[in-house]
Amino acid sequence: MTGAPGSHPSQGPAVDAYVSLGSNLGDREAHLAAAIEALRARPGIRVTSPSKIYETAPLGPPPQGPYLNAVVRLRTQLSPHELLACLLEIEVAQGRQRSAGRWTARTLDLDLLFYGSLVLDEPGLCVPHPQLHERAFVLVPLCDVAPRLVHPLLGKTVEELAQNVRDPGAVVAFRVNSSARIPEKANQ
Ligand code: A4P
Ligand code: MG
Repeated sequence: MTGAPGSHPSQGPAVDAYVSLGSNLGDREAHLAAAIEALRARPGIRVTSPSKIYETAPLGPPPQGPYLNAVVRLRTQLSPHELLACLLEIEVAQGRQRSAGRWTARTLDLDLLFYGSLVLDEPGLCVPHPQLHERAFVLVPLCDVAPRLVHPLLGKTVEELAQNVRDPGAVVAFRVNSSARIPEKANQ
C-alpha cells in the first residue's frame, strides 16, 4: 500500500495532482486502462479527468516501439510521497521491470507531473516533473485536462509550454477501440 509499513494514507486537504501515463510494451492500451482503474480503486484518490490517448514517437536512444501516452487529473488526500508510492506500486502490478536501464521500453510508466503548486526537489521525488516542459508527449495530453494550469517554477501555462515544445508532430491522437479505452466518467 501507500506510505510506510503499518501506516494509513493521510487524510490531509484535497489537492489536484496530475499524472502522466506511458506504455510501449505489450498491450499498451490495456496497461493504460488498468492504471486508471487502479487509481480509481485507491482510497484517497478520485480521478477527475482523463485526457485522450495519443500515440507518440519514442524519445531516447534505445530502438523501441511507439508509446501510448495520456495524462489524468486526480483529486487526492494522499501526500505526494504516498501518491508516488502508489504510482510505483501500480507500475509493478502492470509488469514494469526497472533493471533494463534508462529510457528503455516499458509496460507502464506513471510520473507525477504536478501536486498542486508544490515545488519539491528530493532524491526520490521531484515536483513539478523536471522534464515535463520539454516533452510534447506530456504537454499535448496535459492540454486536454489543464490548459490554463500555471507551472509554479516557469510561470507559464501548460498551453503556452505546449505551443513552444519541440516536435509536437510526434504526438497524434490514437484511435481507441471500444473494448479497452480509458473510461470517460469521473469516479465520485
Ligand atoms: N521520481 C522522482 N520524481 C518523480 C516524479 N515526479 N514522478 C523518482 C515519478 N517518479 C519520480 O523512476 C525513477 C525514480 O524517479 C522513481 O523511483 C522515483 O523515485 P523510473 O520510473 O524508474 O524511471 P523512469 O521514469 O524510467 O525514468 P527515465 O528512465 O528517466 O525515463 P523518463 O525520463 O521518464 O522517460 N517516449 C515517449 N514517446 N513517451 C514516453 O512516455 N518515456 C520515457 C521514459 C522515454 N521516452 C518516451 C517516454
Ligand atoms: Mg517514471
